[in-house]
Order: sequence, then C-alpha cells, then structure tokens
Amino acid sequence: MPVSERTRILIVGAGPAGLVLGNLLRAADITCVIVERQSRAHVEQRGRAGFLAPDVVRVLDENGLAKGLHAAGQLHGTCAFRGEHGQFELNYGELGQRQVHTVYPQQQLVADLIAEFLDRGGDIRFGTTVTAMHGLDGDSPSIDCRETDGRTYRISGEYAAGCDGQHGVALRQMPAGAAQGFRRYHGVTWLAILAQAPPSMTAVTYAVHDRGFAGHMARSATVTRYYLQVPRGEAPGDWSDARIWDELGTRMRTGEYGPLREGPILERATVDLSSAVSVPMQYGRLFLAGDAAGLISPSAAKGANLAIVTARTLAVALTDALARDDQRGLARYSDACLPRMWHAQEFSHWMVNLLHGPAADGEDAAFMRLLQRARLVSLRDLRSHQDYFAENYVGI
Ligand code: RFL
Repeated sequence: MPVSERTRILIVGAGPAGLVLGNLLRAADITCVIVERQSRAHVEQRGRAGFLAPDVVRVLDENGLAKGLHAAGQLHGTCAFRGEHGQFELNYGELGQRQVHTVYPQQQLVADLIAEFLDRGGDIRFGTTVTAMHGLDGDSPSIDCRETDGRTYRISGEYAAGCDGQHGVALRQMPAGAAQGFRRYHGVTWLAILAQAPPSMTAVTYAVHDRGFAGHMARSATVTRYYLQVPRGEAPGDWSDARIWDELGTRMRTGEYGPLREGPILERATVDLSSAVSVPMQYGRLFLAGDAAGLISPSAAKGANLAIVTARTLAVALTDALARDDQRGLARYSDACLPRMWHAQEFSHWMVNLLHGPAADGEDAAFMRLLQRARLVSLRDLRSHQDYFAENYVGI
C-alpha cells in the first residue's frame, strides 16, 4: 500500500495514554495523528477507572488538562475493610505521605482530553483500525489504517507510539526476541459492575468473605462501581441484577452495616486479574505506553495512572528528540518507566493477596486464609503497615 499521508508522530489508541501524549505533543507544536478503532461516543462512555493519584493530577494540571477534573472530581482519602472480625477504616489521607485521590470517571477524563486535543488542532481518526505497522527499525515507520467502510490507507511518520492496550496491534509488531513479555494471571476473576446508584458508603470499601471478595467504589453522585470475585470463566450474563445485589449484600454484610443503595446495573463484565510487562517497552522507533507497555491488575487502581505518567515521559522524550535533536530521553525511555511499573506491580500483587483468600478447600487453603486474616489485622493495628499501604495506594 503506498503512503498517502505524512505526520511526525503516529499514535495508535485514544485511551488516557494516547490522548495525554497527543495533547502534550500538540502543546509543543508537534504534529501527530491519533488513530482509534472505536467511535468517539464509545470511548467517551467506556466506564473503567476513577481514582487518580495526586502525581497524575499534577501532570494533568501542569499541562492544562485538569479543568473538568477540578470542576467535578471529588477528593477521597479513606478506605474501609470489612470481614468476619468487624470493620476498620484507614484514613490514608492522614497516613504515609498524607495524599488523597481525586475520583473522576475515566470516560469523563477521556472526553475532556479529546475536546482539548481537537482544540489544540489535533487530528484524531475514530472508527479507524490500525491493521499493521511497518519500518519500525528504520527512520520512517508507518501504519496501515482501515476505516469502518473498508477504505484503507497508510500514514508514515518519524516515530510511532503504541497506546492501544494489551490486545492492540503494537505489541504484536515487536519482532520475536525484541522484547520479553512477563505475564501472570493472579488466580482471581472479578465481575466488574457499574450501577446507576449513589454510593452506599462514604469510603472505598473492601469486603473479605469466605464466599469471595466484594468491593465498593464511588464514581459519581449517581454511579457506583462494585466488584464481586467470581469463578474464572463465569458468564457475566449469568448474573442478574437481583443476584448481584443479593451477593453484594451477603459479602458486604449489610445485616450488620446497613443496606446498599441499589439501582439498575449499567455494565457487568468479567476481568481476570492479570499482569503483563514488556521489557523493554520500545523497539526501534516504536514506543509502548499505557496498558500496551504493562498491564496491571485493577486491585490497586493503578492502570490509568501509569498510562498517564508513561505517556508524559514519552511526550517529553519525543519533544526533546524532535525539537532539540536530543535522543537521550528516547534511548532510556524503558529504563525510566520500568522501575515505576514493577513497583506498582508489586503493590498491586500485595493487594491481591490482602483481598482474596484461596477458593479451594483443604489444609493449605485454610492456612492461607488465616495468613490473609493476619495481614488484615496487621494493617488494622500497625502504624508502619498503614503508612506502607497509604504511601503505595496513592503513590505512583
Ligand atoms: P486503553 O484505555 O485501553 O485505550 C487503548 C485504546 O486503543 C484502541 N485500540 C486501537 N485503535 C486503533 N487500532 C487498533 N488496532 C487498536 N487496538 C486498540 C482501543 O479501542 C482503546 O480505545 O489503554 P490506555 O490508554 O493504556 O489506558 C489504560 C487504562 O484504560 C486502564 O489501565 C485502566 O482503565 C485500568 N483500570 C483502572 N485504572 C486505574 O488507574 N484506576 C482504577 O480505578 C481502574 N479501574 C481499570 C479499572 C480497568 C478495568 N478493566 C478494563 C479491566 C476498572 C476496570 C473494570
């Protein structure tokens, strides 16, 4: 296919990573094209993350991308743990580095970032799938694009950014041996639920129960996210609204702590809690950012945060390369991002073990359940554990 267009930076994917990258490049007056296979309406309604770390809010602030977030986001600094031995709250805003989250639904942030990118004269192609990438080891990479009506064309650029998640095209274009992919399924699957209902509690609440984990997280005054641990392979359609509320009520021990504020279930999807890291996160002129570079289980709410900070690191490196002919940031892009990624993976893994007991029966499983209980007691009682939790829960 002949090249029909040229730009400077080719960005695949309009999630938080691709959009932050695009906005920062436009602020530096660097031309780029973002190619997104979904429609604009789809990405602006896709409910996912909601908890943003202060470092991430700062990145958005410094780059003029936080207006909506400051207008509608809510500060949040407390979480609660419920179990058979009662409930305790951690006011993490007063522990560790004394930092709090800003709760702002990811889809609203995505909508803000799209509007701002267009305001900055950005070029974004919705409903267009990147089917292949070429010339990544040369100095003029290109991407093949296919629109929904079947029209195809090729765009070439100076660098390419894979911001298209774990199931996108960019990771698959890394030649065998160019990077090692480290992967792990944590042995836990969640039914992720979005309910058209106000939050039931003032804090994020993690419930540990013999039937499995249940979680509650506010998203806005009218929408709440819940999680239920379910067996792997369970079909989301098997979970009727009534069954979801019933099971949430049991695991959240509503008999002791009061009822949940119920409402229609807007979305239900199963998520296998898994992690994946690409080492390195770059090959030739292709750079991975966000979930494409490293997937993290949602147990510690880090994914969107990591996506935004890696995109910022990449934007600075690309700007240095293009505006100042300084390639050093690009050369060490992976080395700059990987320690943060592994640190987040470690904490997320710690959270998986804190929140989930083994589903199995038997001596070993019973031992592990008692260890889990001891871990919760230690978090309830030891200030050093609470500081560790707070620092890592909010930090990025
Ligand atoms: P995204 O947001 O997945 O965007 C990638 C985009 O690439 C597009 N794409 C393509 N476009 C063109 N051609 C192709 N061949 C393409 N292939 C893919 C896709 O359509 C998509 O629009 O990746 P990005 O930008 O790296 O951002 C990552 C975050 O979205 C993700 O890490 C978070 O949502 C994870 N996550 C959470 N993170 C947090 O920080 N806090 C949370 O509270 C939180 N909760 C969650 C979450 C993820 C969840 N799911 C999806 C498992 C809750 C859930 C349920």
